[in-house]
Amino acid sequence: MALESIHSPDDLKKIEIGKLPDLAQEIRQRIIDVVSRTGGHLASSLGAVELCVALHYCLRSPQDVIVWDVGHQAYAHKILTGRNERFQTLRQRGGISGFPAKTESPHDPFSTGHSSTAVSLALGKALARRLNGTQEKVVAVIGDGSLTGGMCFEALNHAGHVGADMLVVLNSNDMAIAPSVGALSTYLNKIISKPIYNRFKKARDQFLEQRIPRIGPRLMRLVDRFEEMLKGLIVPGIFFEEIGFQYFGPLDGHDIPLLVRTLQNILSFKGPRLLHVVTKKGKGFVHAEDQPVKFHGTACFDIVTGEAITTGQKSATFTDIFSCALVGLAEKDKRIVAITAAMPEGTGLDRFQKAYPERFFDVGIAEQHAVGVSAGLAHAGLKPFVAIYSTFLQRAYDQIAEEICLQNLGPVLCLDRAGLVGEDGPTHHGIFDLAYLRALPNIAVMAPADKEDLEAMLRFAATWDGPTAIRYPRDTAPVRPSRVPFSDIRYGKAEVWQKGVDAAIIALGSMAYPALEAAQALLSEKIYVTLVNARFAKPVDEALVKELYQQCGALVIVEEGVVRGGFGSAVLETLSASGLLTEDPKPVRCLGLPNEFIGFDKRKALLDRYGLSASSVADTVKHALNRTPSWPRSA
Ligand SMILES: Cc1ncc(C[n+]2csc(CCOP(=O)(O)OP(=O)(O)O)c2C)c(N)n1
Repeated sequence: MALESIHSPDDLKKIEIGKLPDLAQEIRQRIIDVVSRTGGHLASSLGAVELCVALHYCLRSPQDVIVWDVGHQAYAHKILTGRNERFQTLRQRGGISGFPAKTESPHDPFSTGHSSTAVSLALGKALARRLNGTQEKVVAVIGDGSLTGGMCFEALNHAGHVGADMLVVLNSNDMAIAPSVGALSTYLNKIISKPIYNRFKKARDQFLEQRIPRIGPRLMRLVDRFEEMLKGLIVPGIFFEEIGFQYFGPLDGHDIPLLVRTLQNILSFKGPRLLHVVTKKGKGFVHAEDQPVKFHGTACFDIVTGEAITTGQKSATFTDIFSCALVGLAEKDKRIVAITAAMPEGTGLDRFQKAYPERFFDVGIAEQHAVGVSAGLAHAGLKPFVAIYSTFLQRAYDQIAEEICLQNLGPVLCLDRAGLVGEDGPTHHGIFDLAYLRALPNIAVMAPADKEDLEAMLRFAATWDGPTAIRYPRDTAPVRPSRVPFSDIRYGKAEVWQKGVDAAIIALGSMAYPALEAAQALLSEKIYVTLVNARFAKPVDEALVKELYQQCGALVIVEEGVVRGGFGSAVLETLSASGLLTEDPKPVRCLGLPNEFIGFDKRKALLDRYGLSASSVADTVKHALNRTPSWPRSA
């Protein structure tokens, strides 16, 4: 019951060290109970419980700064920093965010969700402290998966160079979402598994535990010389030592008394320090320990069986369709290779990995590199399909521009989770890609309305020489009804699903079926609309857009992305350039998302709230035609 008495890290400090493991158990249980009902990032958070407790025990947050990389492992941090009472509202509208959120608590210095940023953020705070003359301690906590991101290396390089006074805690569990990949991961494993390293480190850690000053400076100098001699032979963490960090560890990251004693010592030192702790992903919940990939980010589940609680029958998602279709294409086309940035399961490329392991590349959490390496592969005559969530592809913008578009090479960028993702919130919504990709020369940007479209777009992209991007949502893929005829993909051409002269609706990707529903509802009110499945956000089907504008009384464009710079803007640019807007002014409405970071809630609720529903499309058409909206607005 100790947990109930903890409302801030100050309360934690009133507990005896010996009682902290029991508290950690309570926290763990609380996380399991809540996440089983709300869904969330379970395995990573369970693995970091003891580390959270020890850090808050030794630091004075919020004066001292703790930056959690990604932030998906920080549930215990939330519970210990005054958010336990509301923790059951995790990821629910108006509740506790699934990631650190600046607006939620002074203990979350930054809102985060993308990986490999913590060392840079913490280094910035450490450099500012020097200039501001303040005394706070600065700690970055980063996992071995996130360590593979380029930004983290850049920050370590800088921190070592300037001798920044900061602690990096490296939480090693040999997993990103999937097993960690790369030479660095092999290196960390070597450190952890070589017994001679551990024996030597144990001796050194004992020195630390007994508080070095008491050993006496002469003995300490001897230890230093001894250590220096052995560097490169048996000292673990030589990589970190050579770039300017003092390396400590590896330590058992679940042993709270050991963590507390070690942290108390290390925090009293100066300069760049790295503490390497080893944890088990999913620790303390057997299902998550056994299946850490499944429980990395989980839906609601049954605590006893670990089985997901699903409502109704599960239809195929866009990810499923992509996953199967690409394997099918690759069977016939040996040039096809697939690239993921540490997300084989999330992107559906795990199926490709099993089918064609030699043509599959997991590059680690390194989106920039994923795009860069795809350009090299394409240059050599291969056809890379690079599957990355829309939000994470933001990081590789320069590589798309310079390495792909400028060279006019043909990798296919497959942007999963494009649009509103739901409970993961602002860091994860993929709502900017249309605006950022559309600005680049040479690239074709497509968005499928349904299963048939996605399959056809993948076939088209496989044979297209230039750069292409296909963006699809985190949703089930509609199957095309027989009354909507299918035509194959032609470069830059939209598909007309229905004809009428009162107004035209041009819908992109995920908005095509809500628009179809709207068109049917309007029909029952004798409003006849032309409905277009745009397919291409770039290039715009200019001939069709101009024709529709001339033939219909109003134009409504709808997309699941920010309006500013998005597909609607592209249509407006086309009309403006043609002179039609001034020659024959008519109502044109762009439906999409506002220029803001959108919070977390269920995807469907967010779509309704932001006017991306059938009712809202129908209302917008009527409004444009000066008719009274009749469809009751959803709340
Ligand atoms: C730029 C970016 N790419 C991908 C992700 C998706 N992602 C979230 S957590 C994670 C794995 C992180 O692994 P690690 O840092 O080792 O933490 P662990 O979950 O193992 O504790 C990934 C790939 C992300 N958040 N940001």
